[in-house]
Amino acid sequence: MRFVACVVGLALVGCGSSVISSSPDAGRPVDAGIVAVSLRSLTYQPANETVNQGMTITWTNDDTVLHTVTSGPPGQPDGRFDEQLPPGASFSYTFKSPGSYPYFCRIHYTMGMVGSVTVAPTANP
Ligand SMILES: [Cu+2]
Repeated sequence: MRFVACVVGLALVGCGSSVISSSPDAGRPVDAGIVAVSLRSLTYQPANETVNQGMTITWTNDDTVLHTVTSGPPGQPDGRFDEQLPPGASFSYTFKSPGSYPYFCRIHYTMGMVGSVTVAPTANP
């Protein structure tokens, strides 16, 4: 029984060794998260966001004008996502692969309404 308990412990936090992370969320799956980005005053807030692989970002238009959340370098849609958000609307996208994902508002990118998401690989897939 002692051996079985040890194996179970290994799967969760390691067998007998100390847990490296000091986060109170240690043990929570890193991909179980939703990050909120607000569209406000012709900007994305925050404009640059880093998430872990598998996490979802939800953009919400808190402005009084139409915006879009369009993937790609400013002015160059890459087809990954392209969503029109009227005031009050939301759009969610789950980032399944590590990498750097620029995005922009089709209407206001020339005024600097651009953002980016950096997706970090999960440590223990
Ligand atoms: Cu816009």
